[in-house]
Amino acid sequence: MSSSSCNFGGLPEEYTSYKAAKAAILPIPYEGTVSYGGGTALGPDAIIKASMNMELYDEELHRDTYEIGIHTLAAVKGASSPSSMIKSIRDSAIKVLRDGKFLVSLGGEHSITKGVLDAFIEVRGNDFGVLQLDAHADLRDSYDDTPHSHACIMKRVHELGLTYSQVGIRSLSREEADFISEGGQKIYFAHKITGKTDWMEQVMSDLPDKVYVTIDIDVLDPSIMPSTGTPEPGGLDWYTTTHFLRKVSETKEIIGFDVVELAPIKDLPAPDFLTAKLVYKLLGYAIEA
Ligand SMILES: [Mn+2]
Repeated sequence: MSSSSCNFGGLPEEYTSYKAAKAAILPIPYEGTVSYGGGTALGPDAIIKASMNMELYDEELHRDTYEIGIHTLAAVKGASSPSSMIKSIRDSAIKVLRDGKFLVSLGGEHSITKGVLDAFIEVRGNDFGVLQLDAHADLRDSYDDTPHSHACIMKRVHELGLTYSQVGIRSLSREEADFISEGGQKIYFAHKITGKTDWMEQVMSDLPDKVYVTIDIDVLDPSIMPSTGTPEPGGLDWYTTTHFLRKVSETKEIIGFDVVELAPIKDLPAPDFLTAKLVYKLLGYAIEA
């Protein structure tokens, strides 16, 4: 494969030009505030590398999703502090959104979502909701002395005033649980949704018509997704996750998404492939041909 095809999907040039592409992939290899296992900075490269060996025909959608055109952008460079990093992410994302691209951001740690959401609000206003798939509630005010920690991202979303819904949660502090029950937030704990499907319709009714999706890869069960810094038992399986996301795409307009917290394990390629395929699947669901 030539170096010119080193992009998401390993696509030939005719499908990767920025001008023609409907979708743009933004790698954000940032891990400034990781609390336990590191390695999420290597996530975007591992996802892109795995995607280059992925089958591009989607048998579920009967579609060659890549024909929408997928451009892989240069990675957002590291910055001196968490707040300046969020500003750089915001600036990169604003340009892509102003150019009318469907933005897919690849973390990196979950704190990157704040920069991306700042960009969405700047460019298109705040008439959208946020759907979070995650093992963790991420509703702490601050963590390790910074409000920009990955453990606080949904508190930042809360402060942005956006409607949000949390799915697959199975790890949170008492303070976060109290915050949820006091505020009446929409949360779908893993132990309550496992083996059921009725919750999917409820999630749809919680959210406005336009939805931004943020997927912390640790929402998946560690048996299929061990490659993440803070794994939690009892996660979602592949078909529950993809079936749910397809329903979301059929009911809502997905305006963009991110996939974060992949921390690749050397010589264990399956989780990297899973993540690449999840990104590709959701692109296929979200973007009309
Ligand atoms: Mn998480």
